[in-house]
Amino acid sequence: MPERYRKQLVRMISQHAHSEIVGMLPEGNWITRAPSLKRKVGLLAKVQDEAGHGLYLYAAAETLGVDRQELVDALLSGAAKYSSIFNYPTLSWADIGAIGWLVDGAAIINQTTLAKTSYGPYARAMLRICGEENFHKRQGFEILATLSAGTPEQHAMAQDAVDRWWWPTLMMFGPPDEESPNTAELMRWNVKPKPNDELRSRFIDLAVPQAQAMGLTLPDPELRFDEESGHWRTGGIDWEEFRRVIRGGGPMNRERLAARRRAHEEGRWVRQAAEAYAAKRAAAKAPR
Ligand code: FAQ
Repeated sequence: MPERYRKQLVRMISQHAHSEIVGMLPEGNWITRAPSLKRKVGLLAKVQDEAGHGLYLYAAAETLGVDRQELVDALLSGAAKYSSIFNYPTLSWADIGAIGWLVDGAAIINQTTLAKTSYGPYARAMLRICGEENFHKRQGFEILATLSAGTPEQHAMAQDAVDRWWWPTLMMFGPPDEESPNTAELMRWNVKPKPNDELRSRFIDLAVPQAQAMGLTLPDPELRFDEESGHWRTGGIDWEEFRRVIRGGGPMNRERLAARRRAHEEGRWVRQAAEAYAAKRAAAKAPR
């Protein structure tokens, strides 16, 4: 395996794993405030799924000869990236619908292509993750559609969530192709089967009719259907905002890292107990 191929995979898979784990925080924030028992159970299961995704992905990264502790340390020190989208706050219950519909929807578009990536352990992790995220997306759509068809206040709450999450979701696909330093190399090795702009456009084409079906408006006065190409065209994305967020200057970057560091510290005794239990079992199995 060429060293660059290995390095690129470790970078991408570990950033993806960190995104799943940090991605638990904005939604976890609403578990105790979900509006009904049914919604609480659904959200709890979704957040647990994200933890599972993080674990499969750390395990896939470990097949490339890196140590999980090294990856976790890079996240906690702020050296590693994770998806820009998780640096925005969840201000209302409708945000949980918007995350499921938009953020999981975008993740599925990206990850169904990654299920065909050239590195087997990553591709196989993607198959299972996409199956689960499809369910998350439907759950989010159903939450938003219910609010949109509810009282005027509920409809306004759903619209406000979509207004805030739309543009950051489009940024999830990464910078425009001409400003994406990694795409050419990743595509040559079929690590990344499709470039950023093509996936972003595919997502927009799917999201526009879904927003219309829910009676919600996308916050873009320049959004129009281009007959010639057969695709929806948006107004300009604020790439300055994207760069600010990935440099650490988004609305929630500091809180997210602080919450991860706290959780890591508070979980120390669990890791120690698991290690002690594993050592005890290994000793019991060892020939006397
Ligand atoms: N945020 O040259 P490119 C999820 C960085 S999972 C932060 O275009 P590449 C599930 C990029 O790393 C979401 N940084 O990079 C869920 C690079 O920096 P570096 C995560 C970003 O790798 C749902 C630099 O910019 N998914 O949401 C972002 O060719 C709900 C230049 O960019 C994955 O990680 C960004 N948005 O393409 C969980 C999928 N975009 O490392 C909970 C796997 C770019 O050189 C709740 N990854 N950057 O310093 C990928 O498909 C690719 O890595 C891209 C970026 C498309 C993200």
